[in-house]
Amino acid sequence: MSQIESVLQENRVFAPSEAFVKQATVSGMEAYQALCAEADRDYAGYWARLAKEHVVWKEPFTQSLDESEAPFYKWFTGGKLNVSYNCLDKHVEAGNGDKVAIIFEADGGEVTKVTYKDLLSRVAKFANALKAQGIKKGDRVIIYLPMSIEGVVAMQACARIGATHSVVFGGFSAKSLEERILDAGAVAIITADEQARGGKHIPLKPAVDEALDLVAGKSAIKSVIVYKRTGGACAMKAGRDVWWHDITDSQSEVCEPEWVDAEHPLFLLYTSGSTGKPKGVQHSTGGYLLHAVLTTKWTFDVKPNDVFWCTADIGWVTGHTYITYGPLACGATEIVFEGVPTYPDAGRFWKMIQEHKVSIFYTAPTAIRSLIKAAEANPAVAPKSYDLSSLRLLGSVGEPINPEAWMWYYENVGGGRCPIVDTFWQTETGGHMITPLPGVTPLVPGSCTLPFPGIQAAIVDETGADVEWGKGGFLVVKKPWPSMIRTIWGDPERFKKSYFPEDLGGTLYLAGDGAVRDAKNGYFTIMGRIDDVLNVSGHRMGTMEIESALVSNPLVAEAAVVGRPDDLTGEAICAFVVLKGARPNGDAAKAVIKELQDWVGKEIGPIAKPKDIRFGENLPKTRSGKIMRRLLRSLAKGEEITQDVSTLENPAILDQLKQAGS
Ligand code: 6R9
Repeated sequence: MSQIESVLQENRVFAPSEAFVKQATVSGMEAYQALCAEADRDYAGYWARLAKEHVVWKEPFTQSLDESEAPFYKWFTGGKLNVSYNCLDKHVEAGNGDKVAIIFEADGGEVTKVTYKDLLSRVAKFANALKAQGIKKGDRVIIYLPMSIEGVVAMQACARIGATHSVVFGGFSAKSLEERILDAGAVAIITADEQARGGKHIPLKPAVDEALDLVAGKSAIKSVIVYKRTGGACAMKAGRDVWWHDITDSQSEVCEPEWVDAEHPLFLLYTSGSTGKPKGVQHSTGGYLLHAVLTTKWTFDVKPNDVFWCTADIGWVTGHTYITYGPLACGATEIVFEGVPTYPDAGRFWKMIQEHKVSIFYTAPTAIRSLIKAAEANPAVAPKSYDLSSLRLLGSVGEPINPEAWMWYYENVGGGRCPIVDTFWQTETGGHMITPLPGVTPLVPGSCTLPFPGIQAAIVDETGADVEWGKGGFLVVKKPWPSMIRTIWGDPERFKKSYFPEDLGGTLYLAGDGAVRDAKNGYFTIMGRIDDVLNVSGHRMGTMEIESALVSNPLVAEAAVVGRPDDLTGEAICAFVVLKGARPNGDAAKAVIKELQDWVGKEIGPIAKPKDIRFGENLPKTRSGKIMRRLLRSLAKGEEITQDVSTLENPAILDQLKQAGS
């Protein structure tokens, strides 16, 4: 709450400099308002105009927006295109083949540069290799790779042949992989022997082997393609596993793109919701690409001479839109980095910005907060020890950025001259939804400011009615937009229920976040999730997923998971656990905590490990048997319980659960 209050009291305003405004793609508030007015006047016509101007179509579309099966909206009906053509061939054909597309910096600091011509040739060869493996248009392919040029190549190659990729973050476990392989009905997995992180080699392929053992007899997987990243030990199963280089090196550099319908599913990306089962968010080809391009041009103001760096992993949506697709579709030069921000030391980001002359830098508040701490402890790794004068624009994504971190980023990294675009969006939205435009919007630390032109964001109450500025409510989007989620893979009912709930009238897209608009200027401030989803270091985690993982441990009878504020990670995971045996104390408790943390790490992935685990003989429940999560949240925060606990079946349990680490 203190953060929201401090944003509400925030009165520092940073208007864009005249120099920035002058050169910006969208320049000045009048230009922004004109775009918004155009969308208001003729919504479908506005997006159709942009889709014609910013995307190359093999066959033109005949209808902009088809609402006949709402909320299953269709965009750009009749149009045919290929995303990889738009990201690669287009630039080579225009004579820009020798421009550097990707500057890759490995964990150990080795740098590899790939031009657009090289990248096209690598993508075409790998696309031919995929086809030779029998993978075809419409097949689902799981990508489980570390940050690498190959990761981008694999995604682009799938797009080239019309296969739908589903990238699984390399930090997810075999169990998470298993779930996604089955749900997506995938036919192939692209992975690597090991990944390199912070100077260590971490095996990746064994998780694939384990997942495939778990799905034996149930999955459609025919091949596993393994990129040799480190050359470490890697068991290969004959008849199933093949090396990337073995199937690719002799392929032709020419691969005709598969021209697909605008609505063809480009990718599925699994994300957490409020039940235990992750949702396969399905994205389209045409509408998704349009928004990736537009936001890269308008929010990031990307120009031919820029060096763009988004620090996300390709396992998250940010890596999809702002590494694999947006910057390449705009013909930019971009950085891809492997490793962690703190190795070889916490100056890595600043050193990379200095060395590669990065001009646009996009990262997450959690990274900023940890680098502030590191800089305070050791001035040698502080931004001021590096030459960051190449920077002209900064961005933030993934969670609310607290005004203190915003100011530090603005002054220490941006030297007080770079606008910060605090971009609010989600896996489901495909690209930025509410964000400043750097040559337009006066910035207020902690606010994502105003909707992207054409996006009809609003705040409503529990009946779907607009609330007045200054009052909090549910963040919604009133009209469909081109890059929106099309459905939840295999579960259209859940799609409707989760995003277009009847309580709100059934036509508003419910983002799942609470928000408030400033009473004076209408700026949006995001107040966090309204559902059982936590945001830990910018990663979305469902409390139910973690609870399911905990109760699958033989020691555990029952578990409830809540979030509590954390200075570094935004939110921290706090689990209340009832064991089947006696409630442990002291060292015995510590040992069980460690065992359960490791268990969750193995079930879901290390990012899901609860930071706190408390044991009780029971959980606080109402007489109807509902766990009182509100109370657990107060306990997790260490707050005094002021709520009415008279409806609790077992009030005495609160004293037990108050004891942290017990
Ligand atoms: C892109 C991405 C989405 C959730 C979203 C919200 C939070 C993202 C934010 C932000 C405040 C921002 N979120 N950006 N909150 N300000 N600029 O992060 O997608 O992983 O699906 O998470 O993240 O809570 O609902 P995803």
